[in-house]
Amino acid sequence: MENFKKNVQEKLQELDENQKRTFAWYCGMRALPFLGASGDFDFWDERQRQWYMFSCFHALDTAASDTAFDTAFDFFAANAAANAADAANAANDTVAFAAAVAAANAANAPYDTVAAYDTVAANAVFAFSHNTFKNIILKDIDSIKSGKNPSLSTEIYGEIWPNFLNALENENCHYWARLYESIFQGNFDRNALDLRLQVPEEIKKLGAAEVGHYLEKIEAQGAEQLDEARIIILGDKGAGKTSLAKRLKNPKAEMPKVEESTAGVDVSRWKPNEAEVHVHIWDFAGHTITHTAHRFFLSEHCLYVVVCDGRTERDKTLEYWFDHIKNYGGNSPAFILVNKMDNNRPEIAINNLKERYSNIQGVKTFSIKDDIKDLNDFRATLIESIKNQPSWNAQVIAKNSFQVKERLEKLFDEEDAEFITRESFNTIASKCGIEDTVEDRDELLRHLHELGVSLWYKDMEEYNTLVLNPEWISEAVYQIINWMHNNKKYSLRLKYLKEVFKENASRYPEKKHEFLFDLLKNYDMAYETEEEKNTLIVPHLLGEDRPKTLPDFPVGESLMLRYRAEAPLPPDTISRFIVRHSREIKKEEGKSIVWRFGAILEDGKGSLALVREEDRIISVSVKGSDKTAYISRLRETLSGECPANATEIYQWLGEDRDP
Ligand SMILES: Nc1nc2c(ncn2[C@@H]2O[C@H](COP(=O)(O)OP(=O)(O)OP(=O)(O)O)[C@@H](O)[C@H]2O)c(=O)[nH]1
Ligand SMILES: [Mg+2]
Repeated sequence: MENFKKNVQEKLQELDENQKRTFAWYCGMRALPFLGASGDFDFWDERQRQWYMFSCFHALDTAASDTAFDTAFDFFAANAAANAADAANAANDTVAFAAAVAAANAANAPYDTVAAYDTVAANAVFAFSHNTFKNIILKDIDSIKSGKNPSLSTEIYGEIWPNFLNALENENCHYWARLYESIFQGNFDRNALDLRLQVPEEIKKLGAAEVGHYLEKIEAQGAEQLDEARIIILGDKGAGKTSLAKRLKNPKAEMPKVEESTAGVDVSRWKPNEAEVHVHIWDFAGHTITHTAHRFFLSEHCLYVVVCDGRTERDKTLEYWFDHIKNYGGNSPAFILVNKMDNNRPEIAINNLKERYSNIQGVKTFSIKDDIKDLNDFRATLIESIKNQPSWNAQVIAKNSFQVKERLEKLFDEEDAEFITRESFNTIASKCGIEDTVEDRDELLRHLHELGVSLWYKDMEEYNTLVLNPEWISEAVYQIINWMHNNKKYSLRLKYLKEVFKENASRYPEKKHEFLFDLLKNYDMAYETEEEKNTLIVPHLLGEDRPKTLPDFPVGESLMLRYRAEAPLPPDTISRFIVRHSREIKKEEGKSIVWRFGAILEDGKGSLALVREEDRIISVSVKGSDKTAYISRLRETLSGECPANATEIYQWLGEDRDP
């Protein structure tokens, strides 16, 4: 193999950068069929399989696109494919592993200085494990050099080729099967590639099959541009978030009054003249109690603005907000606006912050009230930033789906309909030419939900409620939390909702209360106790103090596990864990042993666990006859809830075996 690599290296010296990129794509393509060599993709766990498949296909697409010379974009694709490769490796499928690595390398090669191209070639060969393949790859370099496209033939694969196509069909990936058949017949359609790269990120997350269906709809109906973006404004209470939201839309808008503090979130629309994009501005409340619901409303692919009050700002609060963005918004771009009220000049360790949070795009210091010129510059910066996000601008949706979206928006805009029934949706869908099958309509509802256009909760179908205004939900959630907090309650009875929505009963009529009540459960914010039907407990609102006495977990008889996070844990981490395991909460004299930061659990088979959060650590101690099985179950939930930066530390007290 070393000789082969050397050979590749030598030959590659004669290619320019673009040709090398082409070469990397060919290597990835040549290796691709090996992913399905055995006729299935079962080496990937079912839950992640669709995402891993898409990651590999997408990595190859980014490698093929010469327009998307965008590092972040390609790195993301390469990374995802590398994860897919790791997963195949973990399942001991070395052939699939090499094929996935080749895909990852193909996307990554242009940015990797160390012999990346020969590695991608070597992986392709490794997948094939046959020497003729080496010659094919070396010949590819010659063709590319002479300006010809190498021909991809399926013959050399023998059984592997039909196996690959079968594996795709079995995973519901007709689109991809057709695509690769056509590419291997020498037909590469640039326009189709562009469309694939313009699929909204939210849809990509649904995996290969869904992306395929999405694209098939577009092929059949034609594409419409979505042109929507979201700005999310965060920051402490009174920092000036609402002032900014108002003045982005209109620089001369009146400033909010002090008493007009935001209760949950205000969503408004802004159509800047300078861009073809509709911006939804989400102006959140600063009040801490509301942060627990951020998980549902903050997301990736948004533009974040953190506003801080120049008079009181300390780096700690900025860190808090940037950790928050990292947890819920991933690597979304973010700006800091230091609102210079009263001419104060704050000291912010901006370089330190930038080093820690690479998504910070810039810091501006001015007064929202007085510095109109700076405000206008800031607006221009935000518009520019939105225009330049390759993953949001120019996103596409199928024509008929777009019509449905427009009609739903019109219903809300012109008739103030915040929710409708499934039947009304069906009528609209029919008018827009969406096929009359449950699958097609469910799929459209799912896509509209992901895109945040309208919300349909599949497992709450019985309520027959399609929400047209996402703010209707967020408002309700915040109103409930605020009401409970103000009334010092941690449990919520269904009948309390009449009280909660007393002031806006027409917006939240009684017949919708059960839906909203169930939504809190659905969002894992609350759990229902076995004893009392129609009563929810919201762990986040429980008392903060731990019980006076906690059981002992003696060394030698107990197992222990800790998660230590680099940054403060998201405010709802432990609460969500408690909700997931609420059935196991231990009772003493009829009272559940659970508090804001922990709980005692029992598995019903004689094992007992203590789970608690302190500072940045979540610790789990377990004792009893079935402790090993129990701790693994708790671990599974926790590893899903803890942020990616948390490290897991096992302390096997007195035990010398692994779980
Ligand atoms: N003097 C002065 N006052 C300002 C400035 N910016 C905002 N304010 C005032 O500060 C108060 C709080 O501003 P808001 O925009 O409501 O703050 P917020 O961040 O939305 O606050 P919450 O919604 O409670 O989290 C309001 O009375 C604003 O008019 C400024 O630049 N100068
Ligand atoms: Mg506000």
